[in-house]
Amino acid sequence: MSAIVAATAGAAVIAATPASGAASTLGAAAQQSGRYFGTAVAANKLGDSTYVGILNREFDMVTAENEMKMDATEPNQGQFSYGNADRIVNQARNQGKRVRGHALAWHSQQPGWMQNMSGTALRNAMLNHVTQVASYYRGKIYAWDVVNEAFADGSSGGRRDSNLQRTGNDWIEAAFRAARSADPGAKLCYNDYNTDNWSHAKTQGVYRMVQDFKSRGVPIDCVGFQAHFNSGNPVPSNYHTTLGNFAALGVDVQITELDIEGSGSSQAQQYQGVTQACLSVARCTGITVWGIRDSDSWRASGTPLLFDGSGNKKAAYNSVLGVLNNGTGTTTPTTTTTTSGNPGGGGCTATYSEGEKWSDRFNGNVTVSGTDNWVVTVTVSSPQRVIATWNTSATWGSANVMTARPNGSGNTFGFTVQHGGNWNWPTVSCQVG
Ligand code: 9MR
Repeated sequence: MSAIVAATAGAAVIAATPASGAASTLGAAAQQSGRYFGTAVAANKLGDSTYVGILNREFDMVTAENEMKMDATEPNQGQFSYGNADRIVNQARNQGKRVRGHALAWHSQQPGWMQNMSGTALRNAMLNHVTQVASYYRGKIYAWDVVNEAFADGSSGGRRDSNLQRTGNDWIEAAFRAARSADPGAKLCYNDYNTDNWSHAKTQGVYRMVQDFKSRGVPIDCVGFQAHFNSGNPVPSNYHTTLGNFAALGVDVQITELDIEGSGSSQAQQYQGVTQACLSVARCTGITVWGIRDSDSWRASGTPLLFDGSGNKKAAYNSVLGVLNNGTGTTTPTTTTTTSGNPGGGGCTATYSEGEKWSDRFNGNVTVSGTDNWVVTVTVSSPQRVIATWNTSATWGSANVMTARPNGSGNTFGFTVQHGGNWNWPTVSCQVG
């Protein structure tokens, strides 16, 4: 189980019914903060009315799951084929949705003729492919995955060996330059998997490449994080750090192929954590899930998506919608606890209210009633940490538990929590001292 799951374990998952005034679909909820919520679409499912019904209702961004890959769009060298890709692009655009283009250059899903090429011939064929496909769709694509999955797994932090890589280390920047010339209005992304955890060598390798591209003026606008998670590759607790650090290089970040194997509240909490991580980074511009129903997934047996095989919303759907709607993804908060303790009768009440929020921290306020002689226990959940207090005298029982007493400033005090991506409200309880 990932740290982020542990951090939210025990917390109630967002209520199924959005509060009044809240948006009732993923796309509309994401738009409230200027973001999008997308899905991968397969052309051969566009005749399925349940599928299309959910697609049209919920999502405002579309990625072709396979139809824009190199083998689909250039099956024979110099002969381009856009039929299935066009069906997806036209369906999306007719419904007012935007399109992510996936993917112009990749070591995988190459047409047979390309797999056997090398050297200058392959480099030129790749560049021609990028130019032709990006030109054909010029003006219709929000963001292109210009290069997909070019880094090696494991501890090297270097490039993946492939026929494209063997044409020279500059093949990636050459692809980006060709894409920029062909479709100057599209955002150009580098897209990869296993780059979610900030401490992984692969993440660091991609980071260094983006940093280098930015410093040398190679045209790159965004980095896509595929985000295929399961128990062996869990949602990292430092996800917001990864997204934030890439964004600080001057690129947008996008979660491009999200799916999380599992079920029930555990899956819902992990989806919640990923959504919160995106919302905590201003330049995280949107999230795309890799399919609609579990049965549509490339790994259907892992039930990794937001709708079940019948098209019903899962707990994970409700948690994502809730986070998108309230901006912070707070679970149903525990605000107030009253405890007795006064031998003379009566007790006291401590009420928590939210203060300012930042990407890395938030403020909370506690107001006490019933006594001037209070002892309030504030409990935060890992990895949260209280880093400042005011209008109280505080001591710590453990890193997570703070005991607050009056310091002569009245019966309202405050504190700052460094949240580490966990936006859950602290719990407070009051005893008469
Ligand atoms: O979901 C896609 C599946 O239908 C294809 O068979 C497979 C091979 O092209 O690609 C899957 O999508 C992949 C995506 O294009 C790139 N990142 C990993 C995705 C899951 O394998």
